[in-house]
Order: sequence, then C-alpha cells, then structure tokens
Amino acid sequence: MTFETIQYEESDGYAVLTLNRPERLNAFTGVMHAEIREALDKVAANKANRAMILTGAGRGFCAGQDLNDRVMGDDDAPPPDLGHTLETLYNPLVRTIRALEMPVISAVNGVAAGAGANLALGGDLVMAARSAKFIQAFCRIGLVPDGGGTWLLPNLAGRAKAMAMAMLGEPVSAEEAERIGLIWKVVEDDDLMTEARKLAARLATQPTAGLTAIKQLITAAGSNSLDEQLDLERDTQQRLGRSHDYREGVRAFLGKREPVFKGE
Ligand code: LHQ
Repeated sequence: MTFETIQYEESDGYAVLTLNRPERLNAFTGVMHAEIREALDKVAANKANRAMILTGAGRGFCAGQDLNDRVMGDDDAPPPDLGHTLETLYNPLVRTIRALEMPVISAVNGVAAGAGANLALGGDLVMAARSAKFIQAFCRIGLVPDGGGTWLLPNLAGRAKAMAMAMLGEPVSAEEAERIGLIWKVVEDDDLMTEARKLAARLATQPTAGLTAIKQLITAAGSNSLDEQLDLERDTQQRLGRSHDYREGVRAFLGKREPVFKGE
C-alpha cells in the first residue's frame, strides 16, 4: 500500500513507519494523521509484527504540527479549536502507540520539535542520532507541551528539567537527552537505522506478550502506588505464568538451548 505522507513496511517480524514530508521536516497534517492511523491499524492487525520502529525521512524526525495547516487557524477566521485537534488527532495517536501490543522503538534521526518531540519520547525504547535534538517549541507560540509532553517530561527527566524545557523551548541535544534520562541512548548518525533494525529484529524473537506487559506495568507505575503495582505484578505474572513463552523460556534454560518464543 502506498501512502502520500508516510512510508510503511513490514519485514523480519517488525514494522517500520517513516514520517515522509522531509521538505517540511515531517510536520503533521490532517492527511498524515489519517495515514499514520491506517498504518498503525495494519501494525496491530498482523500477528507477525512483534516490534515497530518509528522514524523520519530526511534531516528531521518531526517538526510537530504543520503551522500552515488550516487547523491552526488564520487571521481571517475565528480562533481555531485546538482542543478538538488534540482530542481527535493527537491524543488518539499517543494512546494508540502506547496501547500497541509490542515494543515501539523511536529512531530519532534529526530534529524533533513540538508534538514531534513528544511523539518520539512516547516510544518505549528511544534511540537518537548524535545530531538529533529535542525542542519543546510550544511556549514560543503561547501553547503548552501536548502529545503527552506535560506528563512525559517530568516523568522522564524530573520537574526542574521539564520546566526549563517547556518554558524556554531551547534545543536539547541527543547527548543531553540521554544524560538526563529523556531518551535511552545516542548512536552515531550513520548507524541509527542499522541499530534500530537490529534491535527490532531481536525484539521480534522475544516473548512479545511479556514485553507488552512490561510496557503496560511501567506505564501504570506513573500513577499507581507501590501496593497497586504489587497487585498488578501478581496478576500479570499469574497470567504470563500460564503462557507458551514462559514454559518455553524455562524449558530452554533447563535444556541449555536457545528458546523459540511465539510471542504468546
Ligand atoms: C515547518 C514546520 C512546521 C510548517 C519546519 N510547520 N513548516 C498541534 C495542534 C493542536 C494544538 C497545538 O499543538 C500542536 C502541536 C505542535 O506541534 S505545536 C508546535 C509546532 N512546531 C513548531 O513550532 C516548530 C516549528 N519549527 C521550527 O521551529 C524549526 O523549523 C525547527 C527548529 C524544527 C528546525 O529548524 P531548522 O533546522 O532551521 O529548519 P527550518 O526552520 O528551516 O525548516 C525547514 C523547512 O520546514 C522550512 O520551510 P522552507 O520553505 O523555509 O524551507 C520550515 O518553514 C518548514 N517547517 N517546521 N511545524
């Protein structure tokens, strides 16, 4: 299937979704939102997909909302309803990616600004090219970080860094992002996609149901007490303990052989 604003491929047990409006640093439009939604439906529908990579074409990852798009309003029109834009486009996107039952790798190839930065940071394993940077550009146009930014930033980097990033809107380098815990790791520019694909292919051989549960529990920890997490761990372990992959993992260990996981 061909798309206008993204590229989509499936191979070796994983999917790659590439934002593809390089002349606009892959800024979001309504069409792009619709195409991403369609691609994410495909990712979820194919059981052969056990990991996903999210990246951008060209020199940018994503510059956030396309400021030329009609949803941002113009001088002659009444003020836009940005809440509606979030409710119908951005929030479902963030929720869908979080709910995807596989690890999502953000491979941040270049600048990630506004909602583009928070889309990247919302991935489960975030890798960035050394030349990439993250910009919470919203404050420059009188807005708050969206795409989950006001939740992600303090959770990942703490209140002090969150405040400075959100209020100053200054670029944070990939190295700084790694240092403050905003992302997992920096890789050399030329190695980014090789590393991301290697990781996705490896994850595609792992116990996907278990990895999905890890994602769910670590997300839940953002708002749960220790007691609630202990209960959740008990219930999840009970379920996973009855799975094929648990049995296979233990048998393979005892048999001193490599496990063959089905993802179930
Ligand atoms: C762009 C954009 C862009 C259009 C670069 N739009 N053309 C969503 C909707 C609902 C509620 C509100 O919130 C949101 C979420 C948001 O994301 S709001 C925040 C939107 N994003 C921004 O404010 C970032 C705007 N972009 C920039 O500040 C810079 O472009 C960055 C720092 C990302 C990159 O700077 P440079 O590397 O110097 O590149 P550039 O500025 O020259 O951009 C290259 C081209 O891309 C350029 O077009 P041109 O025709 O001059 O070559 C830009 O106009 C265009 N572009 N971002 N968001």
